[in-house]
Amino acid sequence: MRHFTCVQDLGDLKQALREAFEIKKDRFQFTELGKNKTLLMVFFNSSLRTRLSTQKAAMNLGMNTIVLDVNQGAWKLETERGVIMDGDKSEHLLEAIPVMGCYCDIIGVRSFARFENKEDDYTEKILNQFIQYSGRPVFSMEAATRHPLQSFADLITIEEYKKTERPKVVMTWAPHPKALPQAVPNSFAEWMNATDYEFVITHPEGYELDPKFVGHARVEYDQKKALEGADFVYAKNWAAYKDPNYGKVINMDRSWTVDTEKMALTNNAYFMHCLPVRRNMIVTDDVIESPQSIVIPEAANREISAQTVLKKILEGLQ
Ligand code: AN0
Ligand code: CP
Repeated sequence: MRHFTCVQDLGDLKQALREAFEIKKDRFQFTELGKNKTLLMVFFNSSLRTRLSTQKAAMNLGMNTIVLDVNQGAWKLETERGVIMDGDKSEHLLEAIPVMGCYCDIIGVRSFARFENKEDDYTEKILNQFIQYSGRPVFSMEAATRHPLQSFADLITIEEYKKTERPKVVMTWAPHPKALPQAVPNSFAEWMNATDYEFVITHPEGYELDPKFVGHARVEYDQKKALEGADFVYAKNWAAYKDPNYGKVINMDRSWTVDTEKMALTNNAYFMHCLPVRRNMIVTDDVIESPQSIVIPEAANREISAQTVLKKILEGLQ
């Protein structure tokens, strides 16, 4: 594998899952693979889990890691070509990217949707420039439209906890005060569509996702109806995708918060969220603290998804 930006890049998903479980059994069996190889992690946005789990995954493989927080200590970067750079930006991404490529073997990039221009976001303008100009394999640590390391960890977690071959997985929108990207829900939908699970998406009207990601999922506007018989409840907020409201919070309807009453409609479902989560907006204290909440093992699997991806990229470098 060269680049990793979406589920298709992994190739055979069942095989990738087998590799992930193999790594989970003994995460130090490939320490030679990454020897003298350097991972550069570039963050345009904040992170707790991605930063720590990806770095840990790289260390498990014997790699060295460098972390660059673009907004803390690096030169301010211009991203538009053709701009007369007489403002506050000292460097252009078109020089910065190939320079970054000089110091490493693999680059991870976190660059959220900016919600300024839908086309720039949905063509993955920033991530694709790294692919085009760095000369290195590039993987997404959450880009504008997808968060594949998260979705891979989510899939590993569902495989570990599922009690039936074909569980019912419900992704529900939940309220949040700020405009959040569609990357996590898009990506989760893309990965769920690559399995044979029963997959339902529920959200208020106006929060429809890009049909390309919804795929063959059932969309149900009645949250309670959607949750009936669910084996997994995957909560997430996202801002509107549809024009003219792209990137906007169109409501903060707290009746969509996942609470004990909603969970009682399910088949004793497990509760999942990628974190960070705002308690009593997305989910109540009671639900996230309940024995059915698997948000911590889900986060723990981020190390496994990252290590599986890095291993596959390292194998491609040989
Ligand atoms: C981000 C998002 O919703 O995409 C990161 C989640 C992993 N969340 C926030 O910005 C709060
Ligand atoms: N879930 C996730 O990617 O978390 P961070 O934003 O903290 O990395």
